[in-house]
Order: sequence, then C-alpha cells, then structure tokens
Amino acid sequence: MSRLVLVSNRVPDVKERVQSAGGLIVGLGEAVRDTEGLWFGWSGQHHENAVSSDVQIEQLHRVTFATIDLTTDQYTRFYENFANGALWPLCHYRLEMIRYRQEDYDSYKKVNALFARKLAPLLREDDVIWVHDYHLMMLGAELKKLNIRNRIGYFLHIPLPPWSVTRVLPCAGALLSALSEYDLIGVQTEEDRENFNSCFSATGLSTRVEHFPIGIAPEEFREEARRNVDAPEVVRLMDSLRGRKLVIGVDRLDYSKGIPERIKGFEKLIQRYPQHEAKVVMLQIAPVSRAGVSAYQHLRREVDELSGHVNATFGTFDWTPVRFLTQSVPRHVLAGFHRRADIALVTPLRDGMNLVAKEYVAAQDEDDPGVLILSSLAGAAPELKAALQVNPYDPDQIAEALHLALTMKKEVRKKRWRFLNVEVQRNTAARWAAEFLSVLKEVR
Ligand code: ADQ
Repeated sequence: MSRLVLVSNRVPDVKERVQSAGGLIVGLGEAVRDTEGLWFGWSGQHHENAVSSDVQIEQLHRVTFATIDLTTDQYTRFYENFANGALWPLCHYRLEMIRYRQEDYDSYKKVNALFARKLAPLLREDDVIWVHDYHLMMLGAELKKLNIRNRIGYFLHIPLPPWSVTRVLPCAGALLSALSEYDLIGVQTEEDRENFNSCFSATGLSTRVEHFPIGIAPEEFREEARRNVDAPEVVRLMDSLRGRKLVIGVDRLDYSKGIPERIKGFEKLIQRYPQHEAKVVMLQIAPVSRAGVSAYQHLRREVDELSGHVNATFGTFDWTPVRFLTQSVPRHVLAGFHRRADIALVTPLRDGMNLVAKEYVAAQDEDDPGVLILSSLAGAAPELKAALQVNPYDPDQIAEALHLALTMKKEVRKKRWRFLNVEVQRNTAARWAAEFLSVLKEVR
C-alpha cells in the first residue's frame, strides 16, 4: 500500500491532537490513523531571524510528523496578512475585510515554494500526496516545478465564491492557475464545486473538482459525551443554571461565525417572549483566534459589548442571560456540555462545513435530545435538513427558531434528531478521507 503524505499549514503536536480547536486537525487525525503516513507542515514556531533550515522529525505510531519553522516576517505576511487577512475574508464573502498587499502575496508564494523544497526530499515515488486548505493553494504547482510526479490532491476546507466574487482579489487568476495543477480538488459542498468550475471556466483552466462533505468520528464523540455527562465541570454548570434551559454556542472567535447576530437573536427572544425571561441561559464559548489580525480585535470588542448590553438590560441579581467565555474548554468537557444543552445555536454567516453542528447531534441523548438551530449558509446545511434552519443575518429568524425549539415537544425533537443522527453517523471523517483518496487514486 502506498504511503499517505498529508500537508497542512499546522501540524498538531501530540497534546494538541487531543485539545485543539482546529477542524482540520480533528478530521485528518482520522485519516492517518490506520495507514503509514507522513504529515508535513509548519511547526507553529516563528523566529525573528533566519530560522534553521532543518526539518524537525517526530514519530508517533505509524505516522512521521515533519515540521519546519517560519520567520516572524513570513508568519506576519504569509499567514496573518495574506492567508487570514485576504483569502479568509474573500472565501467567506466578506469583501470589505480583504486587506490585499502585493508584498504579502509574494510572501505567500515564497512560503508555498519553501514548503515544496523542504517536502520534496522526504517523498517516495509511490506516495500519494494530499494538501490541505487555503494556506497552500500553490504547493502542488511548486512541487511539480521540482519534478515531483506523484499524484497530488487538494482539499479546500472553507467555501469558494463564484468568479464574480473571487475576481476581486488581484491575484485570483494566478491562484486558480496554480490550483488547476492539482490532480483532484475536493470541496465541502455542491455549491463550492459549481463555484470552482465557474472560476476555472472564466479563466480558461480546468481540473477535476468533486465535493466531499467532511464528517466527525461520531461514535467516539458520542461516547465522550456519555462518559462526561456528569464530569465535575458539567455538574457545576448544571448546578449554576438552577433548572434554566441551556442554549450553547461553540466556535472560534471568528467573524464568519455570526456571533453578534446570534446574541441579537437571543436578545429578541427575551424581548418578544417574556415567558422565557429568567428561564434560559445562553453560553457562548469562543476562544480568541488570530488575535494578530485587526478584524478579530474588533469582533472581540463587539461581542463583549453586545453580551454586556443584554446582561445589563435584562439580567437580574440572580440571572445572567448571556455567558460569554473566551477561555478554551477541554474537548471532553465540551462533549458533556453539548449533551446537557437543550439547544445548540450554530449560525455562521458562512462556513465551509461546521463540525460543531455534527458534534452536537452526536452528543445527544436519544431519549431526550436537544434541538439544533443551524445556519442555512453553513456547508452542513444540505446534509442536516432536519435542523431548524435560519438565515444567520436575521436576528428575528433566530429568535423565532429559539422560541420554537424551547417549546418543542419531545416526540418532535426525537424525530428531528433521528434524521440528523442518520446523516452524522453515515458520513464520518474516516469515510470522507477514504472517498477523497479513492477518487484521487483513480484520476489521471
Ligand atoms: P473551523 O472554522 O475551525 O474549521 P468547525 O468546523 O466549526 O470550524 O470546528 C472545527 C473543530 O474545532 C470542531 O471539532 C470543534 O469542536 C472545534 N472547536 C470549535 N470551537 C471550539 C471551541 N470553542 N473550543 C474547543 N473546540 C472548538 C474549518 C472550517 C469549517 C470546517 C472545518 C473542517 O472553517 O467550515 O468544518 O475546517 O473542514
């Protein structure tokens, strides 16, 4: 069997593989678990001066982890400014937030070329190479320049807009041209696939694009949730609620996740339906992410203000309506929280997939499941049709969905959950990886 080579910007260290708040890491952990593999990427370290050009190697079971450091300049320009300051807002349809600078794009190209130069000597002839995400759009083309003839697949975890939007980025044509050198491009949804094809046909390019919606390891998450339903932190949370219903939101603190609109929706619920006053608590867990990018600092302030406003307006001496936490919560505790939560509010303005929605479903108690409120603009929406779907830009719809969920009969909750659970159980992370790789092995 040929070896699987994974390349992603971040390579998890052992601790992180258990605790990380990154979606890619969770999905890929599944993919390499049962094969011999090499996982190559950035170590997470950056240094002011020229870094040692060494590749750091670590072995864990049958997987070799190979990482390189970046300079602080590369970290700032390639990672913060270009990947997170230009590509991320573009792909999430937030054109006003794009900060494009030629120097940052140059750094992006250089880091993609650096990855290729460091990876090439580690490759074997029959390796299958699978590159991940928006940081590494040009890696395949750079490897080909070095005469690497292996099959190279690429998966984009975030959305891709149609050409009418994508063309806003001055270097869009060059990026698409590099992307067309991959043997297979995988995306999350049918819509992303159509958009890719729209971009390729407008620029006279082509390669095979298919959609492979990513999943979770549902059995494991369900077990985690069951085991932790009475974990000390979960018991303390339940005690603190004193019988009130729990609405949970779990995200990285990112402007794509629609957190302000969600809090406004919760506020409207309390305004419009006084019967829920002092009967429900919203727990929003959103660890700070990409704090070096200015848009994220603004978001932090906005969410602080909005949650403070709701609490000051509606709170009483013994009821705080919104609990906003930027501390991270360990994964096993989150699983227990999910199982106890009556409602999950998963309302991104755009999302490649959104695995939190699937984790919430997997964590539920089948005899008394909670209700998933899901953005119709999340990549998970086409699969999770039995969720209460809302337009995430509209706090009124969020308020109505919350009211419906809070008053939903158990039989209806069970029926909806069973439909959701079938989807989550069917389309696992392992299956996602297997399907991508089987198509990759047959192309060309
Ligand atoms: P993310 O934007 O990071 O991922 P998401 O898919 O929702 O988003 O979450 C990924 C993982 O991170 C999940 O396992 C989740 O539990 C965990 N996570 C999120 N918030 C957390 C928190 N506050 N504390 C602890 N863990 C947290 C990107 C894309 C998504 C896509 C994934 C996978 O943006 O659209 O679903 O990659 O492809």
